[in-house]
Amino acid sequence: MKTVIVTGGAGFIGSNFIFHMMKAHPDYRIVCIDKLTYAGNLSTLRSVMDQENFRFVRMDICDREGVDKLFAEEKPDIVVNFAAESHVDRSIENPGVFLQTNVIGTATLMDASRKYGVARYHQVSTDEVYGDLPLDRPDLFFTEETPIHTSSPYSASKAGADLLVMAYHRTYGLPVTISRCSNNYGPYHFPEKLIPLMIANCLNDKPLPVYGKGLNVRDWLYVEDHCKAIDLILHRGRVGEVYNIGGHNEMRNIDIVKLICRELGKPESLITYVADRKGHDMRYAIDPSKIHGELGWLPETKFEDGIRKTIQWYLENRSWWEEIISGEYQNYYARMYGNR
Ligand code: NAD
Ligand code: TDX
Repeated sequence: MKTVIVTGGAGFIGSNFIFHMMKAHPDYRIVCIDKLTYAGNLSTLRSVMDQENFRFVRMDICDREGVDKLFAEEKPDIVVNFAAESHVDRSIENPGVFLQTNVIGTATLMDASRKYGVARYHQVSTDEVYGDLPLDRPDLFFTEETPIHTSSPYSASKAGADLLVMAYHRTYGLPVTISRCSNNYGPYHFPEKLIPLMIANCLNDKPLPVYGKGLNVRDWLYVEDHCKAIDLILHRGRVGEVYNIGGHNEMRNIDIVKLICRELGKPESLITYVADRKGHDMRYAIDPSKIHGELGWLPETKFEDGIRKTIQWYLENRSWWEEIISGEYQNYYARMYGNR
């Protein structure tokens, strides 16, 4: 039996990854570490909480003593680090906590991984470390060789972590892998991010705040496809390597918002153009040929199916997101969108 520590498992992608792993590898023990920040939600993990091969530990990945003790106890074979501050707009408001969790937290986990000899440390990174691409060069894509060139405090903190991961590999021989994925969507996505925010606002007949002209392009991937890619990298990926993950599914923000309106039968007059995000990246686009060629990975869910499944999930799980938007989220929303 292998023991896998999954950090940030009460968040969007981490929870979907736990569900995937428990189904795909029922013989593994999964230990989830999560600080339960505003973005972490224990109710998300309800379906696995009582399973024998699952353990939840509320802990900050920057808590050196706590992390060390847990690694001594669990002796993990694999560590997968999803824990992060993940929202670009919040990083523009308050960069400090991004440096703390995303950089210092990563170092803390890697120190424990070295000390207790984990067989694999996997860092969940992002395509945002490559910066952005111009709209008028649709022939350009991010490859693993694209230089790191960040725009926001969020992406700079993720890039800092990636550099540290590669340094631990070269200096200490830590067996690492890094994945850099494009924008995910799917169930349990926190409603401050574009797709779930637009679904929630549509359902409440509230204005749909589109930044700038809505022409920025993102490369959307269904969350399950991301989780499957990480599983493959853990088992068959080469140590010391970076793998880009994305499905050639580029869309303009405005087209996504209009599609959500159509699917929910709401008028486009809800769309409100608001002040642009500072330093807003224009276009992300992943070249996934390395992970396809080496590991045979391909996305399985087409966007038109994935977005319908996602909308259906938000319709069927209203209490999950309504609980979130009824609390502290109101203050956040007023701060972010009040004078925009
Ligand atoms: P999320 O914000 O939904 O979840 C983050 C989780 O980490 C939360 O449960 C939170 O409580 C936990 N956390 C935060 N700080 C912590 C700390 N100090 N100690 C322990 N736990 C802490 O994020 P997400 O969208 O699921 O993203 C997960 C990872 O994937 C992140 O590393 C992010 O950079 C990366 N990523 C996300 C996307 C995307 O589209 N969402 C795309 C590419 C990469
Ligand atoms: O209200 C909004 N209006 C709007 O026009 C919000 C929240 C976003 N947007 C735009 C900004 C972006 O161009 O939509 C696009 C997507 O925004 P986000 O959902 O905030 O995602 P993004 O900034 O692209 O970053 C995401 O993908 C990469 C994740 O949040 C990161 O964690 C991941 O690394």
